[in-house]
Amino acid sequence: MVVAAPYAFALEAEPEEPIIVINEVMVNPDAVSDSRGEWIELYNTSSNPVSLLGWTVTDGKRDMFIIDEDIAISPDGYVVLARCGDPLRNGGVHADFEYSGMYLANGGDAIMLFDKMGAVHDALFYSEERGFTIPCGASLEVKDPFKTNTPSSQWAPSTSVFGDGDFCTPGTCNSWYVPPDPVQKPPRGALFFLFKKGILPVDGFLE
Ligand SMILES: [Ca+2]
Ligand SMILES: [Ca+2]
Ligand SMILES: [Ca+2]
Repeated sequence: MVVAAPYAFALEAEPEEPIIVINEVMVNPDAVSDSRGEWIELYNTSSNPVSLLGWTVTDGKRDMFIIDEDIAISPDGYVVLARCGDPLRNGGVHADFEYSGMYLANGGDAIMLFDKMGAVHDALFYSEERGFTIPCGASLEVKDPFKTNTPSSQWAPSTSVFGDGDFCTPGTCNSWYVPPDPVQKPPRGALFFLFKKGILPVDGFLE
């Protein structure tokens, strides 16, 4: 097809898609009651800020709330949506948004995130049947937000003690996440040595 080249250019010119992931959930707090201590952490994996105004969180059944405040989630940033927004009552969590009408069942439940256009953006279905171990007094954390968070193997109880004593990392990097090392480039002198030895081709040295 003759449109191949312009189409490829258009793809490259598209702005990067924002990807907001369900990154951590406090399903069964121990330091405070569930009615005060449940929360959901979102993480922005993209390099663009995203407004969450008009986004919906639901379990697909009767639980649902809409984010009706203009909350921005910055690149590489976190937003905490909490059932109780008072850190003196919710275990010490500083929430960005307080919701009602959403309950996280301790045995298993669903959390679906819809964007303002009504498109499903991310979803978590946790239950023991699906291989999840839902701890008491610890959140469930995604191990790597840049990989799919669907399988239970991508989730683990937090190992960081927080606030009133439960294990969790609300609003910060998960305890399980180890960022990849930045790409290491050998120093210029080492490249010249390899070039002189004939190990590195001219193309590689001039790169
Ligand atoms: Ca529910
Ligand atoms: Ca619960
Ligand atoms: Ca976290």
